[in-house]
Amino acid sequence: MGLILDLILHPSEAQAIVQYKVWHEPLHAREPENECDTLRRCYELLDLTSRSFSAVIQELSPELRDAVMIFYLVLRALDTVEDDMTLPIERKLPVLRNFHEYITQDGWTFKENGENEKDRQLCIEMDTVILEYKKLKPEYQAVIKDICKEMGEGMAYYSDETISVVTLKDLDKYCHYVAGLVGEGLSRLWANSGLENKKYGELMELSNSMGLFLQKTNIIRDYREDLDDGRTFWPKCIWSKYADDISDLAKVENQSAAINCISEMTCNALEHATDVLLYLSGLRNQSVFNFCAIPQVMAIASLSLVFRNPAVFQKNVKIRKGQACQMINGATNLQFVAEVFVKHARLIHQRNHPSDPNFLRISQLCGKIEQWVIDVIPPISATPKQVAWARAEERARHNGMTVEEQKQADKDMKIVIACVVAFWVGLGLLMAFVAWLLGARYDLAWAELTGRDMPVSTVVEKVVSSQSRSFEEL
Ligand code: D9A
Repeated sequence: MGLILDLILHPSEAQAIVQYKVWHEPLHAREPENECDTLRRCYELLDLTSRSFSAVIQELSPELRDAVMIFYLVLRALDTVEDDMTLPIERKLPVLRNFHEYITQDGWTFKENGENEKDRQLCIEMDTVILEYKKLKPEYQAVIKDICKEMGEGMAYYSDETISVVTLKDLDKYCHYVAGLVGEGLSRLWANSGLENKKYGELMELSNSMGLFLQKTNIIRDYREDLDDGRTFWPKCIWSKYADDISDLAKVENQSAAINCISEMTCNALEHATDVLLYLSGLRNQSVFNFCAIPQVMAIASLSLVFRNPAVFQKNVKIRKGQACQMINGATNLQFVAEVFVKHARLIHQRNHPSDPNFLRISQLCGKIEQWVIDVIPPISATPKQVAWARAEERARHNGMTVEEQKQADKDMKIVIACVVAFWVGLGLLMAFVAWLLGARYDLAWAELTGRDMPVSTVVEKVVSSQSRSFEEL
């Protein structure tokens, strides 16, 4: 029902959904019939954990697809152990700390999660995941193992009830463990695959930002859900300026302070935006680009949605499905991604308010995004000819043709359209001519249409003359 209302209010998004559902062709499609049972099972488990992101992973180049899929499943399993509040801490800690060893042990599974844990089944079938992990190239296995080791350590540290996120440093450290490390691991996979510049294996600061931008946006958006689960990742040094207790932000009487608190959280996340754009601007493989860009455009859209939005304190606010499809369809080139970032920076800027203590900082950060795009993206003031060529190139790539073939196809299509139009116009004129031969009075019709009445005298003259003629004829 909500979807239908959304589509009435935003009709262009309906088109995006149809385009995605009907016309979307995967860049690289899997061939499940050529896969062994265990690999197919891993992709089924992937579908169970995250439908939308699963589709994005499956379109990666075959060189990277399985490695990223296994990486995702392993991380998800680790996360499920960390999240499970029914596990006693003395059991949880050793599992987190030794996880990188378990993923190399044949037949290892974990069945101790609470019944209601979302990805419990994945942990039960870890033996299947391990089987496929061991088939990956050794350099991919090494990356996955390294990241699991560091992340398990970090998660164990933060599982301690007495440790909470107080300073901005704490926030960055926590986000580094659960998300920044994922970015670093993926960058090392890109470098090892040979599909991207080897330098990506060393760009740890930028890779970290890729994770931090996503995670910090999630942390703002998930305020309510996390609070209901009895935890929070909003750092105390921020929320304590606006309320005595983190849960007080949700009280109606604190609304204006609470909204300013979101602003400060948004500032903290927005600081990573230009790093994200810089990271994306260096990618050269189309499938890697799409995979990295899609979550980031979703994140900036979510950030502009949560900015100064009091609904955050009551429920999980989510971007519309149509908006998500629009972004998945378009996140295939830096130009589009930059436009989405600028668009949302402007939306944030519009809702910025002078009474907000972070007013100037927000303004600055939005300006920084805008300036980055002006400096780095080839100017939009291309000549019409260049624009036409770029469009032909884009479509050619999409249709699997060369640009020359695409241009010829475009020309043929134009000729067909011109012929059809000429036929109907010609037929219309012919019919009008025949009608005129048969006595149609276009002069009278024209006068009536233009509302310019013929002078009375001419009308009378005509009537009289025709009558007189008939008299004469009589
Ligand atoms: C990612 Cl292998 C994530 N996380 C995401 C998803 O994107 C990143 C977890 C495991 C992997 C990758 C991601 C994608 C592309 C490039 C990246 C990257 O770095 C270079 O990670 C930084 O959120 C989880 C962390 C943020 C904790 C890392 C995107 C995703 N989206 C969800 C939607 C949602 O709201 O969570 O999972 C989905 O589509 O279901």
